[in-house]
Amino acid sequence: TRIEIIGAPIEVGTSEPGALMGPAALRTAGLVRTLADLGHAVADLGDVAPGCPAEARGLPAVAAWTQVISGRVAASLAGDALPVVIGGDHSLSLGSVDGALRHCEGAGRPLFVLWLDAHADFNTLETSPSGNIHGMPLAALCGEPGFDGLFAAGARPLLDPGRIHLFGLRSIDAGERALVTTRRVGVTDMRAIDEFGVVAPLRRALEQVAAAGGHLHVSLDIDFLDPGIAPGVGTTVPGGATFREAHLIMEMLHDSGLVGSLDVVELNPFLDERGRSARVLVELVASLFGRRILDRPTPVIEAV
Ligand code: DIR
Ligand code: MN
Ligand code: MN
Ligand code: MN
Repeated sequence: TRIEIIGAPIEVGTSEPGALMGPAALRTAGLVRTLADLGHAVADLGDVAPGCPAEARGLPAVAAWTQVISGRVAASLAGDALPVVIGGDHSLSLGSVDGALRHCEGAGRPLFVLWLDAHADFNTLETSPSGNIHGMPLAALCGEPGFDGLFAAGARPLLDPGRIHLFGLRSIDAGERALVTTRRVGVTDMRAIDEFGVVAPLRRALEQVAAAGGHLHVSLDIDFLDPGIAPGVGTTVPGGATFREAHLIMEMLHDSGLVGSLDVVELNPFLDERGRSARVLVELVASLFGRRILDRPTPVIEAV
């Protein structure tokens, strides 16, 4: 696979400073070299710069980032590369998913989104208790009111809430909870993972994508992971995915062959412990891109 790394040092979507250092930390942890060592052609396209001053705040700043990231991702997909957008806070997915939607619309393929996150990120400007845009990208992408100004002028393809799968959910605000229900967003919450593990729910989600001939966009928010293994994020929530669970998800995603684009978001190196969280993320991305323990398929153990 030809992989294009796109840095998005954005933190206007959060109230906790530090996420703008995320792309640099992921590069320092060896992201590019690790993927190249797996045999991929990797091009690091550097960091995108929005057409606004770095200290600009609020929706106009988010709009500038959204449109430049969307353009980069769409261009990457048009060139048959697999874009990996490294952040930066989760508002960068406004751009990456919009770019993937535009590409998929042109290609006549449905876009599916796997959202690995402790949160639903389905708040609107009205339901959000914090006002932070990083808690709103999915609502905006699905066309909830108030967000049109973020995207390029003119008609835009909307994300179908039924093609979103929230995986690892364990913190949701009252207003977004109602919206996730009425819009019929797919959810595997931590309760379901406790009961069934990650394999059965993920397998079912992947079968849905494969059956539709879809493009799968994966958005990995580091707070999906348990804070014990990944403390470097502004909004830790206890009870997250273990290293083994996350690793297995990445291996299953690789084996599916369905992943067409990826975000790695919310790493805050200022809150990290000596690069631990950045290194865990690089390990997980390596597994998603084919690192395996043996050079042969994992043996299938027949049930007795
Ligand atoms: C919360 C936190 N639901 C909000 N969201 C986060 O501010 O809307 N998303 N941290 O990743
Ligand atoms: Mn394509
Ligand atoms: Mn998030
Ligand atoms: Mn989150």
